[in-house]
Amino acid sequence: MDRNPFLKKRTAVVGGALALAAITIPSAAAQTAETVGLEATDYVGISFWIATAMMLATTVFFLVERQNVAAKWKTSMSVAALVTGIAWYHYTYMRQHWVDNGSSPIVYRYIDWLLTVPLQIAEFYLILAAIGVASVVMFRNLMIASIVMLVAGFFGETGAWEIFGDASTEIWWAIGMAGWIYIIYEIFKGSINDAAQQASESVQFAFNSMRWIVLVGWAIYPLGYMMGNDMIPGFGEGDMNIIYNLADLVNKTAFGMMVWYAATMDTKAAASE
Ligand SMILES: *C/C=C(C)/C=C/C=C(C)/C=C/C1=C(C)CCCC1(C)C
Repeated sequence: MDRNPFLKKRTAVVGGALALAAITIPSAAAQTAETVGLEATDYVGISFWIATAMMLATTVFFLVERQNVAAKWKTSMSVAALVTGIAWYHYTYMRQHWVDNGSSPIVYRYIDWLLTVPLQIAEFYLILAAIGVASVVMFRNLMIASIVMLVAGFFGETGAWEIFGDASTEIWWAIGMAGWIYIIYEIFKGSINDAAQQASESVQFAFNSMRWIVLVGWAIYPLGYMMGNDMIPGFGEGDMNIIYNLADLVNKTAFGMMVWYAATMDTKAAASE
């Protein structure tokens, strides 16, 4: 038997956090030097800056907090940290792209979404597995729907594949909407809802907050797309980027916070039993 497995684990986690800090601090310093060009009135640039810092902070927070929750929540906490960690990495580039060019970092943005959205679907699966209703078929369908949604958005925003001629922006948007609506239907429909009623209070909390994030938090994205792609008069690329940055904060940071809150609640409840 291990003489002190707890101490060992704690050392590993703290070591990981330190390694992350060691990678981060020099590159953050280098970026500060490059971005002296951020102007006081560049609100879009400022929103990129805030999002970058928040993504890094929450990543470290989730990794450190992971050691304080019950074993069954640890994977969920890791996934939450992966989502914000991948986003932090891309934000350092997106921020720079905006400050240097004043244009949308569309490609970085979509690469980030293509990695982080499936991870969030995996997070959903983990919670559904906890209430015993996760099925591989459903997981696969949600995955496919999310990829259809994102690939359609990419073609619509970049104009990389204008098969619908002049209406390409709108039709790709509509295809993206169909993917999202399918996801909403899957996670709100009856059988899952019934099963969720049987789950513990904390699992129900995690499940419900995730559903509302997908319904309300995700709705911000198609709105941003419309603003930045001439579908709503009077708005432009800058507005779209502020909206996307805000949406990422809600959907990645707050999403992880919900998981952390549920995990902490559940761990405390189990300890007092
Ligand atoms: C962390 C990043 C997340 C959660 C990104 C989510 C992105 C969406 C929900 C995007 C949705 C879109 C539509 C529903 C239609 C138009 C195209 C998109 C891709 C902007």
